[in-house]
Amino acid sequence: MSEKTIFRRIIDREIPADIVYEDEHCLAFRDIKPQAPTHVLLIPKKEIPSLNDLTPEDHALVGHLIMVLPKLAAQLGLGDGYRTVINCGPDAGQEVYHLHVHVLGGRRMTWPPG
Ligand code: DGP
Repeated sequence: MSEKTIFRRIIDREIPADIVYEDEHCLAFRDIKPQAPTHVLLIPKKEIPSLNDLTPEDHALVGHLIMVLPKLAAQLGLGDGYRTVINCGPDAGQEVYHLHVHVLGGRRMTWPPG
């Protein structure tokens, strides 16, 4: 079997993380290299390396992740708004091949992103 990703190890509680939300299907924890005053990663518990690996059976799971985002943002106090980012592949700078949504807030974001 291939090695666990760092995020699988966080799900399995093998390495510590500052977990801010959890339910049956997903987990959210603070990013170790925050790019904003609030920077949280929302991940499915199912191992899906990237957006490109989604299959039709993931339809409900993806919907669930999106539905969790506003609840999570409210819990994090991001009433003035927040940015969500899903990096996919090397050109986007994806480092961890376990699907994750970055939730960034607590400062004014610029556009276009770098
Ligand atoms: P990406 O570049 O989209 O694959 O983002 C991966 C993010 O994961 C990056 O912002 C840093 C974060 N990260 C990497 N390793 C760890 C870790 O061990 N713990 C936590 N909390 N975050 C991590």
